[in-house]
Parts: sequence; structure tokens; C-alpha cells
Amino acid sequence: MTTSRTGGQILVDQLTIHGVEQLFCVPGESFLAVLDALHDATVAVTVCRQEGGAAMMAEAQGKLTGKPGICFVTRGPGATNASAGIHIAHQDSTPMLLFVGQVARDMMGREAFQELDYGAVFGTMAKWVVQIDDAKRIPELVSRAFHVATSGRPGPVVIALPEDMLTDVVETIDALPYAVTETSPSLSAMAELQQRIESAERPVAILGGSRWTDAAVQQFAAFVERFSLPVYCSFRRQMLFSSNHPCYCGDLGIGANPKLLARIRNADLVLLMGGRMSEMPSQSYELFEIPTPRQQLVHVHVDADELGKIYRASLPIHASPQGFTAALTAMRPSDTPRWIAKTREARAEFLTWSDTTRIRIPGPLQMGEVMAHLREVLPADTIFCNGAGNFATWVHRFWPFRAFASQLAPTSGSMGYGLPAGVGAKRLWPEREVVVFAGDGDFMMHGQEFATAVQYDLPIIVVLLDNAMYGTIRMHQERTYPGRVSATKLKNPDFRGYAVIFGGHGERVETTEEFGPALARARASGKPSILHCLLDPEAITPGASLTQIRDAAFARTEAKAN
Ligand SMILES: Cc1ncc(C[n+]2csc(CCOP(=O)(O)OP(=O)(O)O)c2C)c(N)n1
Repeated sequence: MTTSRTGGQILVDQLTIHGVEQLFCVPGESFLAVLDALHDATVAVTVCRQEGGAAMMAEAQGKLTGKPGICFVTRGPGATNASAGIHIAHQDSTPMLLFVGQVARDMMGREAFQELDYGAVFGTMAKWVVQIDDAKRIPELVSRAFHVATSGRPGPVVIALPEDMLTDVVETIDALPYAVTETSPSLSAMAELQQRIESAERPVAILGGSRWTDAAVQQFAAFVERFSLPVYCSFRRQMLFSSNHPCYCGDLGIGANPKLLARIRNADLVLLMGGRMSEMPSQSYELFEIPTPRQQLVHVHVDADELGKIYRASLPIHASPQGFTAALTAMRPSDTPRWIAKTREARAEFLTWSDTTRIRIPGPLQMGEVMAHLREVLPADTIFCNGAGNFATWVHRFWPFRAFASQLAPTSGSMGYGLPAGVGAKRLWPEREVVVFAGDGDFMMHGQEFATAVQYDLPIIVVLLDNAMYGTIRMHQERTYPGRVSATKLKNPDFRGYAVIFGGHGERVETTEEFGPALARARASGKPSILHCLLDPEAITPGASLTQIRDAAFARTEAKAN
């Protein structure tokens, strides 16, 4: 297209060309020309209540689809609010574009109203930051933004839009839709991989990272089946392998199964497929020696710069999940794998660890039974979303993830992610069930986006576990400074009433018996719902109460003193 258009129109045309169907925003006077162009466009716009929520919704869609999630915010405070979502996209390797209003070009550098230097603000958080000063260059720079966000290790790109540039009328030629490049392993690397696996005694595979597809997950599953390899998922990446599969042996999360950790420590070959093995999955960088692990490490990563960054692999392979799993289809074991019995043992340990019937916690609401009920009534491809807090353990340990694109959980441990992520997911795929797990602290960080769920008729279910405190921090307090409670207590609203006042459905759940019927009523209501579940503050983890944690800390201090 070469006719004259405003910068705003050119920009919205580029989004359409690159296949954008949805975007999230909080409006601002700095990008009125874009809002005007959106008036006539096919892109579905979700208007949100705070930019942090808007950015997280966009990030969640990026995570589910592998295509950049799109968010528009105003300058200054809009941009700094949105940074919460940019940090998640960065740590989670999620493709995302954040468009930010900017002051007019003739005012720049004077610290004009809400002016920020976005290169400086997002410098260490975004994969790329650019300001478009010439409307003629919108097709070029937006095309580059899509390519940067999706290439190699994906990440967020921030694009600043000077207000007057968006109203300039210019002639320019549209870009072609962006294309993602897959990277495939060499034949010699695959031959060496097979040779290394076949000469190992205790091999394991660990899955993580992004750029996965359903097909890549299936191809990987077929490969491990042939080789009977035990498979572990990295922190908050359980959707990469079905928990029903006989080779699935658990996840490397916070509070991981000690038996699982022992098996990985004792492995003689680790196939690390896609992840970075950062602080959380590596159990504070203690699982593998740095820089040279004791085990043979085969590290497959889509970004060459990740290989050798922390761990010096025995066999580094630069490949995307799709490129690598396509190459695996030809690999067949030359003999019956020697470790079949070990894989079965590891699987049995996982089944015991995730068995809900073994869990008893203080109080009348038994979360083991709640999780068992959810397993029974929810579809396998339900999308589970959460932010950060001990409450998330219930999902990660006891929900059997079985489908790709069914998990929205920030590896950055960002509170307040679950609700906006749930809104983003339901807006994308209204036919899928979406369940948000939230703590009382966690929920309130973006609780205003419940209004967005109501506005767009998105019947998500929020399971809100209220223990009247920032429980995780209280737990750490009791471990490190036993008995000295400081700044962790919360006085909460009635969240059932909160849901109702917003126009949704609310339930108050105090006992195990009440949970099932409350969930059924919420699902039948067809409205966004909150199940306000009152959890005994003592029930701080599935295995230990708050008092037990405090007493253990006192005992440690006493033992040290003697
Ligand atoms: C944005 C953000 N702020 C602070 C923290 C630190 N933090 C981690 S967990 C947590 C408490 C979570 O409390 P709640 O949501 O009530 O869940 P609980 O731990 O009680 O289950 C806090 C404050 C964080 N991870 N993210």
C-alpha cells in the first residue's frame, strides 16, 4: 500500500499484516492516532484497568501462542506500570511487543510531561528498544520488532511512538508478514547424542524454555518413549510433557521432591532440552557444578549465547525445539535401554509425591481433597494460571498437566500474574476452561482486572486461597527469624462480595465439603467467579505447618548455641 496514511494508520496496518488479532491497552492521550486507526481495524482491543495487568495479558497470549503478545500503554507512568509484564516476558523468554506513547519530537529532551528515555528505562529488561522518529520507517521497524521478539530466545521489544510522528501523513510501503527461523542440529551432533545416550547408565531429560509447539512436544514424547528416558520438567514448565506419560517423573520447582533431586544429581547424562537451568530449577545453582557439571551435559538451546553461558556442556547443540525434535524422529535405540527399571522407579516416586490422598493439613479445608476434586471434574486441557506465593504449590505439585499451552505461571515469580494471565487466555480461547489460583496477597496486586473479565464476559474461575498474610514471606521469616513476625499480616475484604459487586459470581468456602458445590455453581453461573477459600494460616505448605517451621528454626538456633 502506497497511499498517504497517518503514522497511526500505518502502524495498525502493520499489525494486521503481521497477523495480530488481539491487543491489550490502557488508553493515553499520547497515542490517540493509534486508537483512532483501531476504530476501523479488525484487531480485537481489550481495554484494561492498569498497565501491569494489560502487559501480563499480552505476555500470557505470547506464551500460549508463540506469537508476540501486543500491548499499548501511555508514556511515563503507563510505561513504568507495564514494566511488570516486560520483566516476566524477559525471564520467561516470551515474544511480546510493548508500544509506548512518547512526547512530541520537538519537546524531547526537556523532561516534558511524562517523558522517559525508554532505551534507558527498559535497557536491561527488553530484548530491544526502539523509538520510531519517522513515520515512513514504521513498516521497517515494526517488522524488525516482530523478528527480534520471536527469533532465537524470544523476548519483549519496546517501541516508543512520538505523539506527533503518529499524526504525520506520509507515503510508505507495507512490510511482508514476519517469518520465524528454525535452527536444526547437525547430523554429527545427533550421532554423538545417540552414542552418548547409549553408553550412559543413568540418563535423564529435562525440558524447559520457550518456542515449543504441540507437535514438538509430541515428537519429543515419542523419542523418550523409544529410549525409556525419565523426563523432568523445569520450574513452571509442566505443560511441556504429559504427567500421564509413563516416562514423566516430576518437575524441578520450588520445594522439589528430594528423591527427584537425588536422581538428577546421580545421573551420568543430562539432556537439557530448551531451558537455561537458572536459579529456581537448579535449586540456587547447586544441582550442577558451575562451570563444568560432573554429569555429561547435552544442552540444546535455541540461542547460541545461552550455550556455555553458565554451564560448559559436553555436547552443546544450537537448535530450536522444533528443529531438534524433528531430528529426533529418525533416532532409534540400537538395543533395549538398560535404565528401564530406573525410569519406572522414578515414575513411582513422582506418583507418590503427587498423590493427593496422602496430604493432611491443619484446618477444615483440605487442599489435597480440593485438588483431587479438580482432577476429577475439570477437562485435561484446562489452563491453570498463577502468580507467586506458597498457594501455587497446590497447582504445581498436584494438578496433572497433560496438554501443551495449559500453563501460565511466571518463572520470574511475579505476584499478581494469575488473574491477568487468565483474562488473556480466556479472551484468546473462550472455549477453554481457565482456572486462576491466587493468594490473598497475590490477587490484590491486579485484582482490578476482575472488572476486565466482567466487561468482556470471560467466565474464568479464581480459586483464592486466603490465609490472611503474605504467607511465603512469613514462612521465610519463621525459618530465619523465628517468632519475629514483621510486615506480613493482611486484613482482607470479603472476596465473595468483591466478586458480586464487580458483577461476577462469588462463593465463600470454609470446608472441604463446600468446595465441590461452590465450584459447580461458579461454573454454571457463566460469570467470572471468585471462590474465596479460607485456609488455616497454619497450613503454609503441604508438608509442614507454620508452627513446625518455627519450632524447627528455634531448635536449630538452640543446637547452634549449645
Ligand atoms: C511483585 C512481587 N512482589 C513481592 C514478591 C515477594 N513475595 C513472594 S511470595 C509473597 C507473598 C505471597 O502472598 P500470598 O499471595 O498471600 O500467598 P501465600 O504465600 O500466602 O500463599 C511475596 C510478598 C513477589 N514475588 N512479587
